[in-house]
Amino acid sequence: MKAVVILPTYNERDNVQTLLDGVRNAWKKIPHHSLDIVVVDDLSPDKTADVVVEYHRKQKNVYLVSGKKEGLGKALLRGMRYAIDKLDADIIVQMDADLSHDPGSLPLFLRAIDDGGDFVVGSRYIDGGSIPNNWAIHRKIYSMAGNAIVRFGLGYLRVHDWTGGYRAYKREFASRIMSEMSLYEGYVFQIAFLDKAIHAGARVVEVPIQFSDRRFGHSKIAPYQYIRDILWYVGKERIQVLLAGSFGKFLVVGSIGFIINTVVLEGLVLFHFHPTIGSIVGAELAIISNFVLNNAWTFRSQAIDRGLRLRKFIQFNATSLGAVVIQAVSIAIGTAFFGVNAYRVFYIVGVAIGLVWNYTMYSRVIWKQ
Ligand SMILES: Nc1nc2c(ncn2[C@@H]2O[C@H](COP(=O)(O)OP(=O)(O)OP(=O)(O)O)[C@@H](O)[C@H]2O)c(=O)[nH]1
Ligand SMILES: [Mg+2]
Repeated sequence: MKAVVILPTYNERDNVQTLLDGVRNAWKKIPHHSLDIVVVDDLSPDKTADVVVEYHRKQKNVYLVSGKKEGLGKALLRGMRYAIDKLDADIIVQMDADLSHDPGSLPLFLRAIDDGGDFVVGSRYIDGGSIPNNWAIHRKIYSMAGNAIVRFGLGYLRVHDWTGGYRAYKREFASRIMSEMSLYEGYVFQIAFLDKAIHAGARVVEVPIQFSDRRFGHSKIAPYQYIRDILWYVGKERIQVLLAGSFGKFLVVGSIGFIINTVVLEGLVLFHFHPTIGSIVGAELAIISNFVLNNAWTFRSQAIDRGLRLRKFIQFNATSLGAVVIQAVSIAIGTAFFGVNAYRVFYIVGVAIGLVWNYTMYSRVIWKQ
């Protein structure tokens, strides 16, 4: 099969030639796959491109794709497009071009593909893999914390290294998810790409890699922006999953309840009832609506048996009262500390905590599996 190795470079003049030699050397152990190499350079001021053009004179299977600098993600996408459209790649390999990734591991990646893997991830955090011993403690913590946020945040524990850039995957998965990737310009691309491949059904295999520090040039990563992007991605994915599941329905049902509550209150006031009466009747009608709709829709698979309904409905009223108490306590505490004008902020805080309370009680108590 045809494999294309993509090397993103930005100011890697002192590394790129050694790396190109290294990849070609390693390929002697992979004779059953043909090799092309694509260097994706973003008009590096250090003229990395010149080195590649010179190299291409002697090695025609080494290509240079230049473009303006739009971040690592965009560069990788450009490389993939070239590999697929121009070079007809069956397998795409990507690695950092700063000599942090040892080309000596390439046979391991290709063997994992031969053995049926769709997406091979180079892992520093599995048996046989490593990070440099001399990394300062803050750097170790930073790298491990980033990975832990993604692993546990996305809930996919089988993959141990999400943030690295040493990978090999079948063309099929790249072409399927590339169109969804243009949102992710920077380093978060690596995380999103793997996540989407998993969702597309790729069989993920990890192989150990020994990561070494770059010897020449400078790191381009901006740590704070990176952590912010990771949190944003993981948070966004979690919220989408939640909304697609019962939590989204719970919110819809709650909103209907809120509308009923408001309309009844305002309607009764219009007919000269006291607002206290209006709010009690409105709240109870909203509670009834919430109970019926949650039972018929949100938690349909755990719908309550006819005989138990009255008891559960009384329980449901009690939990709803719990949310009212939470809201009142939040406002009481908030205004005690920050003055009475702060009540709106603590009303919102109370509603938010009340939502979590309600959802937890509904899913764990009322509609327990
Ligand atoms: N084409 C292109 N390549 C980039 C860009 N940003 C980073 N790279 C390349 O991506 C690879 C990884 O970048 P590094 O700066 O080494 O980031 P890192 O490996 O996470 O950080 P270090 O461990 O400090 O080296 C290197 O080969 C860079 O040259 C970019 O915007 N465009
Ligand atoms: Mg690096």
